[in-house]
Amino acid sequence: MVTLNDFNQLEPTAALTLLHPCVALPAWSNALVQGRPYPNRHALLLAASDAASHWQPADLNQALSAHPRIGEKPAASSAENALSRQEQAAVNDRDAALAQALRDGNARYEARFGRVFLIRAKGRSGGEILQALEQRLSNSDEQETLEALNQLREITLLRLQGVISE
Ligand code: 2AL
Repeated sequence: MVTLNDFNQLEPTAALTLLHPCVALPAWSNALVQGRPYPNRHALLLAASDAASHWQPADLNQALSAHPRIGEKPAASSAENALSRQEQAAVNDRDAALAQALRDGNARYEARFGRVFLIRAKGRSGGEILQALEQRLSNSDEQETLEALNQLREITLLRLQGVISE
């Protein structure tokens, strides 16, 4: 976690490294780094949201590399994995029935849409995530792509707020 003032003054490569775990889309990080300095955190978050508003379906597939499946808390140590573990903190992995239902739902989702099910996990219990998964399985391809992109934006903005403080 660095302050906004630190972020404004970092060397570009260090600023990019800091943003790297927020989302695996270099164009987004580049835009945010080039937009410095930000007068306050609100301006930073607006710029971040604006740079994410143009994301397309191809960006979604590229970004999924940094988002392990729900219910599979990644063991390997990386900044992305540490964030993912925190985000999934409310998914109780001692609940074997929940874990099995998530595995099963993830497999059906991947067979249906051809990519990993993505949801902003922070603030949601495992049961709520499972319910959303079931609902989203009945979306059309177009609806679901838009929904997954919105979830990616939410995760990215939350990660950014965890990386840069006031
Ligand atoms: C994730 C993740 O890693 N963090 C989060 O909020 N959601 N993964 C996922 N497949 O939805």
